Formats: sequence, structure tokens, C-alpha cells
Amino acid sequence: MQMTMRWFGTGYDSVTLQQIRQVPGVTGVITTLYGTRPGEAWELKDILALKKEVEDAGLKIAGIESVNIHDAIKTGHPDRDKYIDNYIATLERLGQADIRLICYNFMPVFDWTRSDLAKVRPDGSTVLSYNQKIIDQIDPNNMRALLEKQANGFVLPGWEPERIAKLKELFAMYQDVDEDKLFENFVYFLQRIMPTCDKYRIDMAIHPDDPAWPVFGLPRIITGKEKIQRFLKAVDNPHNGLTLCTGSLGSNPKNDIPDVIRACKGRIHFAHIRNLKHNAPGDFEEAAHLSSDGSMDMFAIMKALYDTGFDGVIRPDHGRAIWGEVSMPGYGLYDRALGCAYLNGLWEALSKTDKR
Ligand code: DNO
Repeated sequence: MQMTMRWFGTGYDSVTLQQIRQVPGVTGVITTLYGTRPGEAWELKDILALKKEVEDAGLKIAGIESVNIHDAIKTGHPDRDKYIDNYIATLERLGQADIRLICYNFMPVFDWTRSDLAKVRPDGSTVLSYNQKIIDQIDPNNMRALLEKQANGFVLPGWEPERIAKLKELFAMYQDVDEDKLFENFVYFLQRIMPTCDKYRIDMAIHPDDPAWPVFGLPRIITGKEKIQRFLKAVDNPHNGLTLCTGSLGSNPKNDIPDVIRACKGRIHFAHIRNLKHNAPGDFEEAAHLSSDGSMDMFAIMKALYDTGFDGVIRPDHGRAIWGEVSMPGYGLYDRALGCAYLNGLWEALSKTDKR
């Protein structure tokens, strides 16, 4: 396994590459061209400049999170092929730059959703949290303002201001898109990009829906084991794989994550490992990575990855805001570095006690 941290790029992140370089065991970053918009073809020169910046700091680009997908592709709009062509051009250029892991999502309109980005926990740390009762009272048109107020001045990933500004239009685009249609459009997209993934050995790693159920009446298709297996089978190419995001799948306590890991053996290309604490159905808050701080068994998760021979890229996920750090919510240095140390410790113990 390769331990990494997410880094949004100079000008977009409070954390520097030099800081990440000093986190024990971290050899790479997961990054993106944060200023690009979904649907745009990325320029090779921009990709190479990003790569050089990361490598000059003694790190590697382990993968891209995200190359976001234009809504025309998700909705099956007549324009979709143009945007898929752009996506393919981006993949080709990433392949030429020797970047072979792409995390993306297929969530309609909104990427991840939370009701609070700074819920105070008993220890005084703050975390992202979700409460369905609060979400049910929010007009989706106000979501952007609600989140931006708590974003500490950062642009939140997946909440591109220019796109979210056209929310009414976006919701209208999805009016006739139900779960089946969304799935069909997803398969169409994957079938078109797979030849390029084969050519450059690029692993596509879909990010599960977060939370793992429909929000604001919009359909969601990557929410649990059966649905994940359905899409892996629909496009049965090893490059069509999963980002195992424990926090997203774990938002639904019915998802047995070690079981998902075993069921998807060989198709998990990337892992986002974090813990969360369930308060009630539809009500959860993020926690420290340590098992005892939340509701999830992090040892069982790491063990399932270890036992299934996972050798992909891993990163700690959202951290708590601690020790006075101000950062993009979920993406400070301190708590994620603690997460790396803990996950590395679990992995070392698993490998040293492996009797095979
Ligand atoms: C939020 C992230 C998501 C994720 C995308 C992947 O913190 O987990 O924005 O990066 O859904 O495309």
C-alpha cells in the first residue's frame, strides 16, 4: 500500500507539500488541477507543471482526485459525447504524464453533502456532520451559502461556485433522470473511456455517494455492496474500479465495510480511510481516525484490505479541526497526519504478525 495525503494545490490549500513530506510514511499526494471546471480538457503543460512542483518537493503524484464529470454526461444530454471526448483527452494527457489513478464521482448536482462543517465535539475539536432532519428543512438553493459560510474562505471540493451558481438549471437537467437512467449513463461513459484506460493502464476509481442515500430527491447509484458489484460487473474491466471510502459507505451503518472490501477484491484501486460516529439513523458526525473515537472498527477495515492483498493507494480522509488550525474543513494537516500515523501503525502490525 502507498500512503498519501490529499493536497489541493498551491493557492488552494493551507497545507504545504513541505509539511506533507514530513509526515512519516507519506510518499505521495493525491491532487488535481483545482482551478479547472468539469467538462474541460486539461492541458498537458499544466499537468506537467503540477507534477514538477510535487516532485521538486520530494513527493510523487499518486493519483488525481478528482477529474470531475460534466452534468451533461451524468444526465445523458445530447452534448455528452463532446464532454466525454474532453474527458478522454484529459485521461490521455494524464497517461502521458504517467499518472494512472483517477478518483471521480457520479453524484447528481451535489458532491458530498453535510449539514454542518464545524460541529463541536466534547473534546473541543470541530468536525463535519450530517443530520437528515436538518437537511430536510434546507432549500437546496441555500446549501451553497450555508456551506460557504463555514468554509474558512476555501473553495470546497466538488462545490465549484460557477456550477453551483446555476442550481435551478442543474436541477432541471436531472428532472427525468432516475436511478436506472443515471446508471445507464454511467455505463455509457465507462464504456467510452475504457479503451483509453487500457491504453495507458489508468485505474478509474469511482467514489461512493456521500452520504450513501438519495439527497434532495436526486438519485444515487453507488451506495452499497450490491450496487457496487452491479457497476463492476456492467463494465467488467480491471481498470473500472472503486475508491473504498469508509466514511461515505459507513454513513449507512448497514454497510458492512470489511465485507464490501472482500467482495470487491482486486477492484479497489484507492482507499479513503476515516471513522465516523453514528448518533441516530441519518445523523452522524466525523471522528478521529482511531476506532474508539467513533463507531467503526478501523482495525477490521485495515485487516480486510491487508488480507485481500490490497496494494493500491491509501489516504487518511477528513480530519477534525484541532490545535487551533484553520484550513479547508476536513483537510487540515494535524488530524490527518495523526490518521496517517495510526493507519501506518495498524498496517505495520498486520504485516509483522502475518503468519502466511
Ligand atoms: C470530499 C471528498 C469528495 C470526493 C469526490 C470524488 O471531501 O470526499 O469531494 O473527492 O466525491 O470525486
